[in-house]
Amino acid sequence: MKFIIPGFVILMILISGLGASSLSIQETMTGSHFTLSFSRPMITSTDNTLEIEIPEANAITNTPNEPMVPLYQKTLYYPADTIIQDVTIIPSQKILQIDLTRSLPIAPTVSPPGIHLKPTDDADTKKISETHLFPEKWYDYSISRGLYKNTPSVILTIICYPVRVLENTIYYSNDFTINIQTNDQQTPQQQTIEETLLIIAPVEFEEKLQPFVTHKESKGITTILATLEDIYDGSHFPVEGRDEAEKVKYFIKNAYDTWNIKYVLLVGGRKAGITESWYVPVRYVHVFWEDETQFMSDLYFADLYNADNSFSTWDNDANDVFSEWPEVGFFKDDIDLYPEVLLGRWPVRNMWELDIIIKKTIEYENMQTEKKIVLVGGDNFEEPGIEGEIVCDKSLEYLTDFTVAKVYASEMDITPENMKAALGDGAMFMHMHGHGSPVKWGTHTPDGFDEWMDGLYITDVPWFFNDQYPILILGGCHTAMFNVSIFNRPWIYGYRLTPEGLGWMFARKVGGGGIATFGYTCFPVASPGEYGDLNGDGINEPDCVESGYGFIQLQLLKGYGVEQYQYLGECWNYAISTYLDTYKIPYERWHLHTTEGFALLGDPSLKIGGYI
Ligand SMILES: [Ca+2]
Ligand SMILES: [Ca+2]
Ligand SMILES: [Ca+2]
Ligand SMILES: [Ca+2]
Repeated sequence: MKFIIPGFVILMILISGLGASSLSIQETMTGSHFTLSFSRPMITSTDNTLEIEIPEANAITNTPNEPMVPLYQKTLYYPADTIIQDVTIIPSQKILQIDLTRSLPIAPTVSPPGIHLKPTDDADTKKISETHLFPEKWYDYSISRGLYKNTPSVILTIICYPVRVLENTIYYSNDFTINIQTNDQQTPQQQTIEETLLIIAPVEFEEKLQPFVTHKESKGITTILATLEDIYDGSHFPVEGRDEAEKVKYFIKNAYDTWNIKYVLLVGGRKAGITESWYVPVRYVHVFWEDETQFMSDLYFADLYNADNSFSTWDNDANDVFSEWPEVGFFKDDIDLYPEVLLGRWPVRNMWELDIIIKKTIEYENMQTEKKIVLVGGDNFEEPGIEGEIVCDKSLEYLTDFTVAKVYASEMDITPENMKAALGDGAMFMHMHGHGSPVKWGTHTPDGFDEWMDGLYITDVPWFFNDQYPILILGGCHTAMFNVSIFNRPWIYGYRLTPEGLGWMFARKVGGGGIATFGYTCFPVASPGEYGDLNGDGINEPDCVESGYGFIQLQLLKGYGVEQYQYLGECWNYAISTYLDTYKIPYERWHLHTTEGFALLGDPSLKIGGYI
């Protein structure tokens, strides 16, 4: 077995941290053999709470309305030519039990940070743990294929549940035996990527894009511009795919295999008109959650391969419904989700917008941007803590040499004027963490949940005249939705103009605004409150930074500040992949929304801060 990263070393450190007897590893020629040992669960009880503690566990379950029990989670990374043939995980032969004097605390319901969204009432939800063991299995695992540290990799995540619950009894396993059978693949698989950008655009944008191609080449990024007409005609590769979106995805796969591309920029948004049509196709996915039946996912175009090297269709049962999880029933399309390429989109609607974003991007990369971040946040949920400020403050832990300007609800009104004042001439990043709709972002004063602060609405965007263009991280529901129009007004409450989405409008604003926006094409999930170390990194922090939209947004900044990624798409991949390492399994509707809908409206090959 080969680890590309010192996974073995990391595991050894973990072992020493847990004490010599708790975890042991043996490697064999054909794979890996692990033994995990867990202490007897310690039950502590006070007047109001009951807790289960197992020192060797590193995270807890967080399934709404079910008991919260310790779990052990580990992600391992293998070279791209590895095929993981088999994973067996066997709990102890002797399962022991402890009767509890009262019920365990249960995990909270989850909700999205949408403006005017009614809280869901899950009071009638039947608990699994009342009739069946929860968690439903002793273990879970997932094998995926993606990019780890810019290297194509096979990714294995293992979860063991040492404790399971049925009513007021817990059952526990003191040890687990894990066997991983790996085989080096016979057929060669691409194992390197190069600093190559693939641009996909309709033919009418081709001429306008030439100066951008020349600019990218001058910075050492090999740039290939392919028109949709070439793709559909089979000019480069034989045409595959059932519809336009799948044809584009197969083309990206062929480009990845043949040209070793690293970045993909889709250039084209919605065309004018009542009926929805596109300059570059989109893929709607169908994970039902919070009355949202479908939403666009650009991640679809970036996740090219499954772990077994098959094409990642996102439609395993081939019924032409992609990423399907109906309102009632199970997730029908077991999806890989990890990106192979770093992908963003300029959802331009006309030549004018295309011209602006090209000129802004060239200008941005040719100048230096100050190491400054603007933080905007308030109180988003009734749970204790000012979530927007907590998440924004956490940003600074990753950007130690940055200056900061804060627009915090605890200190001032959250208004466009105060945001413009904080931004001044500009900044490298702007992180806003609150609630959203496709055209508006907002939050509350601490404990002031009856009223919305002014926030930011699309009509405020034309009044930003900053010289340096920030990368905007816009935390809230639907903040990067780019299919809205005056005729298409989903998730807009009351009368509001909806010519274009807020995230894109800010990025393509002429003479000010941003350079790129990260946001969501759907409801992501929020995790207010404090229920333990949800992300299992050994540090218990407020849950708003450990899961959900706060966690994924913060990984962008950790990717830049700590992991030292230089290009915007690398940070996007780091954020999505880290989220998936932690929350891909067990599949949950809200985690699928948060990852599939997390969009980069910008150039993924953008050099953060410019080349100078
Ligand atoms: Ca993949
Ligand atoms: Ca709060
Ligand atoms: Ca926590
Ligand atoms: Ca943590």
